[in-house]
Amino acid sequence: MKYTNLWGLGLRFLWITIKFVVMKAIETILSAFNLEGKVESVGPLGSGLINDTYLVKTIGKTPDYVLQRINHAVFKDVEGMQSNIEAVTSHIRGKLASENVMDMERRALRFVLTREGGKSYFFDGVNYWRVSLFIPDAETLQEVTPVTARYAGEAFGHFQKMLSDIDGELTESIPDFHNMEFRIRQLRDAVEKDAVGRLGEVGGLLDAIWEREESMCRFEMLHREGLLPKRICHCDTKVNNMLFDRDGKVICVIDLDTVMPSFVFSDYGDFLRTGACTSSEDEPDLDKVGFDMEIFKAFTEGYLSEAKDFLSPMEIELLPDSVALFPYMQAVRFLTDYINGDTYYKISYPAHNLVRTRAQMRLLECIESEMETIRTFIVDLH
Ligand code: GN1
Ligand code: MG
Repeated sequence: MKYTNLWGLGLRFLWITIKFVVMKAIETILSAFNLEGKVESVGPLGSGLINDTYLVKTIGKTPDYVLQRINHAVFKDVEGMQSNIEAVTSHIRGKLASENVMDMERRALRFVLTREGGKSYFFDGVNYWRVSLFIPDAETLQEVTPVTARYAGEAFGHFQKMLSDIDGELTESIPDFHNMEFRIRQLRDAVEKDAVGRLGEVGGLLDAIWEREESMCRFEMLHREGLLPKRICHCDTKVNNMLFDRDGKVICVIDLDTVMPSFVFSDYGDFLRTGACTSSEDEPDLDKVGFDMEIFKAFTEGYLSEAKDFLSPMEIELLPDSVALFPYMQAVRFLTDYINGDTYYKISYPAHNLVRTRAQMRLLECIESEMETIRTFIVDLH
């Protein structure tokens, strides 16, 4: 046998062994949960930047499941996060029942409890895991149309409305998650340390960020003055955190890790950041990055049709500014991670966080150039 063939054979053997070991480890984790049926296969699912997600298929008619390894470095209080999620999903179930919704199991996530202790997560000594029921015949969209944007707006408005009377305090599963002053402080710290010597490459971006700092941080000031409330929000309303049915209607909102008290803008503004962007959030060709006003209008109409009942006049007045806030905040977060040496977001190549930052800043500029139209549209609408 040729030397190269032996190499090839050796690599194949190694790959099969790794797969086998990983599969065995995953089977052990799954056996901690009260699952129905026998596991047929486990494969990667979704494109989240934080947790690892797998689809667990079972043989025959028993349900399939979603297994997630929770990123414990990001979500330090797993107990608090899971208790938020349980409070929110059971509150939503109650609301849907009172609205006589038929397909309840598809409309709110259901977590599988552990065999021992009946908990919604399992700690294997190193990692935290959780399992939820997989919702079949549903898809995530990477792109939206004005029609799906309207449905998405209604869905997030409805989500906030359903949670507007939840009892008891929810914890901040990531403290200061959407606090702009805090994100700026993190950027300043990163710049001061310049841990991996990348500062030389980012000067222009930093100037553009400092220029806008004061106006972007005023939401926090208004909150301290008692003029802007926090409500229960989803806080990660990327397009791919929603399940749609075959008709393009929203089935439910997923990825509930960041559900916590925040400004309503967290859901309104962050959806538009990805949903109304004409490119992906890491598009290297900045000419492709734009803000789609038709999607903006459709999403805003949908959102306000549900949310106008509970929003304060101040919240409505600031909606246009929140459209700009989220690309800005995301640029600050990506750039901080780039300067720190990519310790937070998963990356696919060394300059990935820098490319992401540039795309967010371009999106912000596009939004700023449409700001008067954005303002007029919202004023006219309500
Ligand atoms: C992260 O996990 P994923 O990909 O849904 C991040 C969001 C960012 C987003 C940027 C816990 O969300 O805040 O907006 O990446 N989630 C966390 O793509 O930091
Ligand atoms: Mg996600």
